[in-house]
Amino acid sequence: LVWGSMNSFAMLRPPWRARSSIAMSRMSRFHLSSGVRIETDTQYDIQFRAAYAGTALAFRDRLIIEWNKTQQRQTFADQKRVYYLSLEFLMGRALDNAMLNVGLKDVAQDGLSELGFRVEDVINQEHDAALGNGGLGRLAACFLDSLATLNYPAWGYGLRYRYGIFKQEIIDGYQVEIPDYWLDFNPWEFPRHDITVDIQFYGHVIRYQDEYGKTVNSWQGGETVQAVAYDVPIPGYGTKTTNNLRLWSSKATSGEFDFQKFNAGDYESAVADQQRAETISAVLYPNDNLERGKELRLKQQYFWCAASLYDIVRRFKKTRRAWREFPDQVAIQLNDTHPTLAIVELQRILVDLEGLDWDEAWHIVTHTFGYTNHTVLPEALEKWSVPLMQNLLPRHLQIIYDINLFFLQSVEKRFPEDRDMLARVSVIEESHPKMVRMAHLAIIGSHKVNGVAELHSDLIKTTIFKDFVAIYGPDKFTNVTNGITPRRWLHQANPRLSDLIASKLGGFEFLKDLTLLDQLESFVDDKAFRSEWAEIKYANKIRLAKLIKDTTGYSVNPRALFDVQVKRIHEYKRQQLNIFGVIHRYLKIKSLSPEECQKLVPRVSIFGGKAAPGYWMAKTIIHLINNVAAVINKDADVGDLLKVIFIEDYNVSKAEIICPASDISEHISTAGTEASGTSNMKFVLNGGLIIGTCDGANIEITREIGEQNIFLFGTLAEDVEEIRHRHRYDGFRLDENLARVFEEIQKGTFGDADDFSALISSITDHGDYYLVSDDFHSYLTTQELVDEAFQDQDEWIAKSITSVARMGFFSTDRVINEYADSIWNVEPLPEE
Ligand code: H53
Repeated sequence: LVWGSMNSFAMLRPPWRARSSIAMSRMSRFHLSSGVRIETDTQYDIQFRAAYAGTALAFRDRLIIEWNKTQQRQTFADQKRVYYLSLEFLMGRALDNAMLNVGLKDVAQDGLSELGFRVEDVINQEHDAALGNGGLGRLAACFLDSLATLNYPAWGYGLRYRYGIFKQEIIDGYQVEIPDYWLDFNPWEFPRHDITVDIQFYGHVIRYQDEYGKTVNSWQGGETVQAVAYDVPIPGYGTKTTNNLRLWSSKATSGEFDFQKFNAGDYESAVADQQRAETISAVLYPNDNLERGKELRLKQQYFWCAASLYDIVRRFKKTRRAWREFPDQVAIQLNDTHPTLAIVELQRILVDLEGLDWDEAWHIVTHTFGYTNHTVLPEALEKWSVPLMQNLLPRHLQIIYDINLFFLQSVEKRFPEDRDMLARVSVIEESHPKMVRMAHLAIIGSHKVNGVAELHSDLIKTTIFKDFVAIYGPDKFTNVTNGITPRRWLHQANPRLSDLIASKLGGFEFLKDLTLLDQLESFVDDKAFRSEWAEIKYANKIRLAKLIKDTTGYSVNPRALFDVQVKRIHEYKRQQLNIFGVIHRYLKIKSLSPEECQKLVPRVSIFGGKAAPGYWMAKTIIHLINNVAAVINKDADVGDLLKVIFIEDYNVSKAEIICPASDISEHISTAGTEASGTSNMKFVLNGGLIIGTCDGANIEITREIGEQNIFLFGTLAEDVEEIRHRHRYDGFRLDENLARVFEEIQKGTFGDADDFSALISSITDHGDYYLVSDDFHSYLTTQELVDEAFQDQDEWIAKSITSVARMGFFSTDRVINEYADSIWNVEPLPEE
């Protein structure tokens, strides 16, 4: 079947260049950089892309069959479905995943090799689907994989951005953002021009009494934009269930590409209207844990919520059930507050369009939604200006005011003596301008609110949502600790380790039940097993060293300790702590005699991650890392003892190479700031140890794998506020080693000192909000323990194996089952 459908590529003619000739394919592309780079497509490239296209289309055919069957089965079974609303789905590549799930990778491998291709090279042709910023978007992608694998009837709903997260280039040490146009050839999406929804914006509300004396609110005027569905099949592993991810794309409504204007000769303005409509889904906002309150972002949110809800309601209406049964058929999970308008939109549909009483409608709404909070950082909590909302969504603002009124009335009744509470919990913040607090609206409109790791779920209950716990009681608030899918993050990323584990466990069952990994513990003392384990890590480090060489030009020694910190660049994640630690190490090496240096453990400090384009301090950190790398890497006194690498354009595909290659990885956020973190899980599952703070899921990882297998350091969350207070009022004392590092930066050793003065003064003069100085000493001493431990390779490997054996808890399969039981109340629907 597979090779039958590959005739198209036997002709080696890439479909997206169906009209192209060789001459056209030789066309040069201009590329923005310091100079101008000209890339020329070669015949060789074309062949690889054609091989990719043929292979992808062949596997896609298989998927379509199961996808159709799954949708029919779910419609026929007519049971409760889950809808996961997320503005981000950071999917990465699809072909390898499709091969694994369809299960014919070996056939493809043989076939491709007959034609002279290596399957890995073909897989590498695919452009990452990068419709997300970081942890939140990747979590959504892992959830889809587990939902399908566990046979849950589930849909993802998102936006089909034309531009995903930008591509990062490092030029002269600075981050430069390049647009990520990824849709050139995407065999994994199916345009559904038959599924469209008209979405209204702006306009005004007319209120009148109908013939029965009932008040009617009618939202009129404004403009409409069309949402067009694009469907992406999501195959499960070891099951035929293939769920659907529906992404909405914006387009001018058919009436909107104004033929009147067009015919009147106003062609340009007709095209401009069309472009304005298409702008809504044009680009992913590149901020992670940071909200900027831009109107276009609010438009995106409403556009996507309204289209998704229309779709969900339409599907429900086909069952001809009574409205009160809606929450028995539909569970909608809000991935952060981004989709909170869905709560308002459902209330509007039920009251304004379907004529239900307010209370009846509100009962349905509040039994349908669940809200997941992913952050306590104030700058990430969404607020929308009331005037903006009034203009864009006038009827929704009225509904929000009514929801708030009824809510505040009930609070007032229960807490008559606490007048301040009303101001604290109100959906409307009485600022100038007034703001709509989306988290409050999400809590009020949902039946469950969950955090994403134990510490985080406790923190939201005792800090930002404390009043709501008093109002609703503690049961409304729960914890579901995050996870990762072992299919992508073990089997696909680290096939040799997966094979070795399978050889000991008697098969790949562990990929469906990760707790089976615990059987590995009985092999910890097996010498041959240990050396195979070590050999695989070494091979993975060679693979990463090659990526480093190809992308940075630097050669690194794969025998050195690989120390990795890859994640979005953010002050709270403290890449600055890491690079200051690197400078400290550098200074130490420079001060030692050659004999003393002999005793040191050679280290490669590897960084990667994007900064939000407008986050100047994060960009300064990237600049410092690159300047430090430039100095250290060419210092002959240092040689292989220390290398510093910044891997540009960190993304899912690069993570699949980086995670299996770490000896130690860094998860060093200020305690209480990282909600969970999920890359910590990816590294440990691949046999890397971690150095980290007592923050997010690090705490549960420690509980699972044992304190002796992790390097913890730093201030505890419960002490952070007191220390900040001390900095503010009792003065601040800079750690002496850090002072020495700052002196070196200020001397100009790493380039123009002025470039880094704000970074230093954020610590020395502005309160050191992230406690870099307070934690510096324990960070350095813990890094010394890492060096020491690494010298005993036997013991190190034992820790690595034991840790992997105890990671069963962190599969998204466990996570999804918890959501299904405690929040959604949905059952799996396996094939008979
Ligand atoms: O969500 C991850 C967490 C991580 C947290 C992250 C996140 C974003 O990526 C973006 C916005 C936001 O509010 C939170 O920072 O700790 O692991 C998944 O829950």
